[in-house]
Amino acid sequence: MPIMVLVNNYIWVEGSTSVLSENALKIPVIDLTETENEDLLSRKVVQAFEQTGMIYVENLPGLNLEQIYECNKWFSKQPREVKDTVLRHQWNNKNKNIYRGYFPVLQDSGLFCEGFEVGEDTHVTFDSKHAKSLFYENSVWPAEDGEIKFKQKMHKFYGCYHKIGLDILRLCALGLGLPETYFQYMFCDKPLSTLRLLHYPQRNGEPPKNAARTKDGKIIAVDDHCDTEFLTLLTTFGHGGLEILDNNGDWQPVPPRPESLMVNIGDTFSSMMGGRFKAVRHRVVDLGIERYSAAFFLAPSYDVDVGFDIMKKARGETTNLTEQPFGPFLFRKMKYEKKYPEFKDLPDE
Ligand SMILES: O=C(O)CCC(=O)C(=O)O
Ligand SMILES: [Fe+2]
Repeated sequence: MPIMVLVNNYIWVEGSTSVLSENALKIPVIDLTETENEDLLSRKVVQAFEQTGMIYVENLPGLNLEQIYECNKWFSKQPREVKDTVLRHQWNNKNKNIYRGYFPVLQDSGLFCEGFEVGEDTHVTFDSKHAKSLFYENSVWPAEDGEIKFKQKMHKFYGCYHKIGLDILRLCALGLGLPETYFQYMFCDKPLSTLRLLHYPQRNGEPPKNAARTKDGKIIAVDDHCDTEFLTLLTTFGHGGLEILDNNGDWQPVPPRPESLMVNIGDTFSSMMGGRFKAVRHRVVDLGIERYSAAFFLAPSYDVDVGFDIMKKARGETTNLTEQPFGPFLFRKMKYEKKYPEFKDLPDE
């Protein structure tokens, strides 16, 4: 049984391989309020996305990680009857929500956690040929018991995450020698970003015989993957278990950093950068304890073209790629290429 230690209000698992020196991976810490030397800061961001594909970000305007943790714990302890009201249609055919909402632990799927996902929620009515796309489905919300203002907080955090994501993209643009507002147009009109709360229950008894394992025998809770969207902003509330594949092909634990987000590049951004920015492969290993995390996947709007090479276009060169709206790109990746267990049964659009 690992020993739990409380450090700065975060639970760290003593002796866990995930609490290593930050330098082992050379993940730089970016302070979003360090505005006096943005030149240096933006170059640091670009270099990290080229080399490791990950940064820590601290001083997060408006984002209270403790409160997100509270939301996550509140949702995960709701009785199954409450969770059933927001369960996706595929597991509860009384519900209409196909894309947003709750997914349960899917035994033997390579994803040993339950999750709750929301979108921007401002798409109630709008005039677009994509208004009926499942990506623009409204979020669904559980009944509240008065303990915390769950829906209100989730909306607030969604907005903060979005702003932080755009701030990081502003630094990327500066570091790449592009106008600082270069990326903003992609996200200003009904972005498809998702805020996801994950809860990994402690496994009781013998682990499943066919569970995927690391070379040294640890059980995998989330299989090796890259994120699909533009940027991922992740917090694990101090829990270890996240590992990334380094440039030598070795899996390295990513130590959680108090009061900070871990930010990595998704496939969309990586492909638009011609691979220069690395969509880092990552996985979660089961350390034998209950675990929580929250991920915000910053994603462009449905119609935004993601089928070109940003740097080539900026240099006025032809990019050879064909126009590719983000919505269908995301759908194809999730359902057909990656076959994510929680999305593989999405109906075709
Ligand atoms: O729970 C984590 O630490 C990571 C989860 C993850 O990689 C994902 O949701 O894409
Ligand atoms: Fe991921």
